[in-house]
Amino acid sequence: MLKLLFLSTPVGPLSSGIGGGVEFTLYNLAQEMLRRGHQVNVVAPENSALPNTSIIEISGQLQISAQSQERDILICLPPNSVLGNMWEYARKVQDQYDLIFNFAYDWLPFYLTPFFTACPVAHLVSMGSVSEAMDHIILQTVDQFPHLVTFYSQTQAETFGIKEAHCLGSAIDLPLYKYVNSPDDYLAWVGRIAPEKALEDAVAAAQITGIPLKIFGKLQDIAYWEQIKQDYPNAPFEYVGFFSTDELQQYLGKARALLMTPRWVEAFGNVMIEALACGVPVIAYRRGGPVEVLQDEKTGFLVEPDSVTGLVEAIQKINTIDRMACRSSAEQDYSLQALGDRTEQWFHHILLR
Ligand code: HBI
Repeated sequence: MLKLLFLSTPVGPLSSGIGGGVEFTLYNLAQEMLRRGHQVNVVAPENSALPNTSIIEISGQLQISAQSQERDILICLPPNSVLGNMWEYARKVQDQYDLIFNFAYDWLPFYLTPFFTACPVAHLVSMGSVSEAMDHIILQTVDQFPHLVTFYSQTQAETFGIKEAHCLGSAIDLPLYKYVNSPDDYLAWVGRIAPEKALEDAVAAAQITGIPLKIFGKLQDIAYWEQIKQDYPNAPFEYVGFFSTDELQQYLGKARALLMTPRWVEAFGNVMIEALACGVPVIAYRRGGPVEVLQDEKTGFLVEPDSVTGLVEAIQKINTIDRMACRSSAEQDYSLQALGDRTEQWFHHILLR
């Protein structure tokens, strides 16, 4: 039995959706480790909440999101930084734990790795390369402590120039997702509504095909959303909302396909395995995590990045995909059990050194 301390992202409270995929991963991993009999405490910004998870809430100013800054940004911390306060707390309690697991994509936790002597600090890198300063500290940590850093996917690790990276992959709690064999007539798009997710391409594809697009997720960048509505006044799309997993999968399962249009290198793309688990084929740009998850023409289509035409062509042949093949690919590779095994192995590898 391990005593684990998870340190969350400092960009927003857990369950706010601002932390995107990493909120999802932290929750799933905490549940899986608890199920296996380990003790898990989570350190996160105040107003964080997760079902049956004990959270130590830390006050302080939230951190600006790393992907919204320029590549040459300097590392900056606001006054009374919640990130700094979270790591001050971790420093104080480090001797009560076997391992500290960092989920933040920020300079400080990586820099502090050698400062923690009572227990090791392991890191999940939750995004691809977004700035020189983060690249530098991540590469330095990988160089000095290769066993303490893991990524979602090889494709993501390659954005840092790392060839053979340790990857954790991702997972979903499969029983939560109901298989749907006959869909309604709409396409789905799921994610934080922000420029790096290129929602406008999915809206453009809906306009061309005339198939309605239902949009789910955190409406993070309001100006960006308003711009899309201005640019596509007649396209058939609607923002449905930001839902819990159970509600989301009810909508998602009835979609003919999920469109994944990342402008950036999506480190993994959890929404993709959620769709597959419901039997929904995924049409994604051939970029980032989807390249390693999708089986082209079997569980969906990988199309030329940033090509709306590519999306449209894939949509028009979506009926050639067997929805049951989508479900079974999720069952084979993306169960919580599989992720739990990989994570436990990694933790033991770290602790046996
Ligand atoms: N930005 N500074 C910062 N720190 C994070 O932990 C962070 C982020 N941006 C996005 C993010 N985490 C998560 O949404 C990732 O899963 C993408």
